Amino acid sequence: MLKIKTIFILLAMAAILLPACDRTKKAPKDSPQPSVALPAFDNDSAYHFVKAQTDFGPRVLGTEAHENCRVWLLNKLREYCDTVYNQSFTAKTYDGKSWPCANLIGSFAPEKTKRIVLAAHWDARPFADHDPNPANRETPIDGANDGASGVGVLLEIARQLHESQPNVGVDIVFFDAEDYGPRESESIPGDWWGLGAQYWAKNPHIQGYTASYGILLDMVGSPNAQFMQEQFSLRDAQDVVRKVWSTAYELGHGQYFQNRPGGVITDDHYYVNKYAPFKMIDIIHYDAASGTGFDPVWHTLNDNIEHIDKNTLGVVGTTLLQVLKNE
Ligand code: AHN
Ligand code: ZN
Repeated sequence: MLKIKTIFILLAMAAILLPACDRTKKAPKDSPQPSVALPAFDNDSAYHFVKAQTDFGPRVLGTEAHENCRVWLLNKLREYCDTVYNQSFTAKTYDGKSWPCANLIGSFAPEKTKRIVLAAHWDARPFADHDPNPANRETPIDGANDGASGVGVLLEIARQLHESQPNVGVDIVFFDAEDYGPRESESIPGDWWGLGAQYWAKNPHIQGYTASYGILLDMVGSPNAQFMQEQFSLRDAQDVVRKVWSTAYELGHGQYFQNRPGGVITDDHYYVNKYAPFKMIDIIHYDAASGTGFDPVWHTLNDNIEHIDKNTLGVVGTTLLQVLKNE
């Protein structure tokens, strides 16, 4: 008798609880939803995504490592995003050569009209022209910080958004052919940096594509990195700079995101701002004391996984997730 009673109580509870669970799961995608708490950014996972890229070797245009990494990135985006694009193009570089290249785009909630772009470059520099040892200066670099760090943070963000989406649409864009600019000693005039960004800004993956704003990540993995406010970003999208830096400050990351102007950097965002109908800022490590304006390993063979700090990846990733959540 007692058993039957217990079973009856359990069935009654299930009858009450099950439809409730079902309802939350089946809510139509575009019905108004309360903002959901986003899960924490996983620093270890982001670090693993950086290492996975450097494990391919330098992702230099025209190499097997470049092609293998492209396929891997595309599959990661397919795992986490709603829609994925492989935008193939040919990059003509300053040395007269042509290379098969690809910008990779992963979209969340493509039906939403309010959109934010998060970007980084996935190619690696073909020569370590700033290496302290002249014998190394023609050797390709791992680009753990210069390239892979931003992509690693964005893959972890994609993994998190797959679990819990913000109220805005998000497009993650991995630019190719950012870092095949001429050696500094060559001083060849022309727009030889950011070739993938130039192509995408002039030929978006969707005709007429636009966004509210964009955030570029470049060199976001050094220990105790300092992100000053890059000056093209201030010129073109001061409101976005303010939003990101104040969000970081509120999260306790003011030591990383410093509230003062940094360098003037011709990075991918410069070309997006020149050719696309919306503005993008650049979160980029600035070091006035290093001589190059960047971190000491910049364009050297020391830009490898040993000089990546997962805490910095976490500071940047957590800040970006919070910016998305606030929208
Ligand atoms: C120039 O040095 C002209 N632009 C820096 C863009 C860059 C290179 N970002 C990473 N590597
Ligand atoms: Zn570079």
